[in-house]
Amino acid sequence: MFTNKLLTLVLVVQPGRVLLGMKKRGFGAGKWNGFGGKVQPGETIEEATRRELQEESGLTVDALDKIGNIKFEFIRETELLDAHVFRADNYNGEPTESDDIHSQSHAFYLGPEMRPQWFDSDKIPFGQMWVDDILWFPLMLQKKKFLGYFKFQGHDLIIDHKLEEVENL
Ligand code: 6OG
Repeated sequence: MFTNKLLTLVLVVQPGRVLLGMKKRGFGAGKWNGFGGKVQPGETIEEATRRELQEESGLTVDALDKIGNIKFEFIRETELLDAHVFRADNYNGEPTESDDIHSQSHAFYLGPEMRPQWFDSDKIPFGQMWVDDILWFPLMLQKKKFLGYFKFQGHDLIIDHKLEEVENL
C-alpha cells in the first residue's frame, strides 16, 4: 500500500547560527531547508547525508550526529517520506552553491540546486520553510533527539502530527 522513500536532511550548526539552503528547483523549491536528498541504492544513510551535503553546499563534515527521524505523509499519496535528520557542529570548507561535477557534465545541467546562507538561530526564516520545521527546530537546536510524523494536505497545511523527544534513535 505505502512505499517508503528514504531521505536525508542535515543541519550545520555553529554557535548562534545555522546554515540553510534556498532550494531553487524540485521538491520544496522556494523554501529554505537543511541539505539532503534521496538515499541511492548501495549507499548507507550516512553516506547519502555526506554526499548530499557536499553536492549542495560544498562542505564536508567529520562528526555527524543522528538527531531525528521524521515521517511525512501527504494525503492521497502513497509514498511515505522517511527523513533521517542529522546535525553537524563542525565543517570543512566554505559554503558555496552546489558544485556537483557529475550533474555539471550532463547536457541538461540546470545549475546549482541550493544557495547556502547562514541565519542567526533567533532569526530562522520559518515563514519561508516547510511548516513542520518550526515545531522541531527548537529540539534540534537544543541537541535533543526526536521522532516525528506529519500528515500534510498539500504543501502548506499539517492536518495531523506527532512529535516526541527520545533518548535514542
Ligand atoms: P530531494 O527531493 O531534493 O530531497 N524534505 C523536507 N524537509 C522538511 N524540513 N520538511 C518537509 O516536509 C520535507 N519534505 C522533504 C528531505 C528532498 C529534501 O527535502 C527534505 C530532503 O532533504 C514535508 O532529493
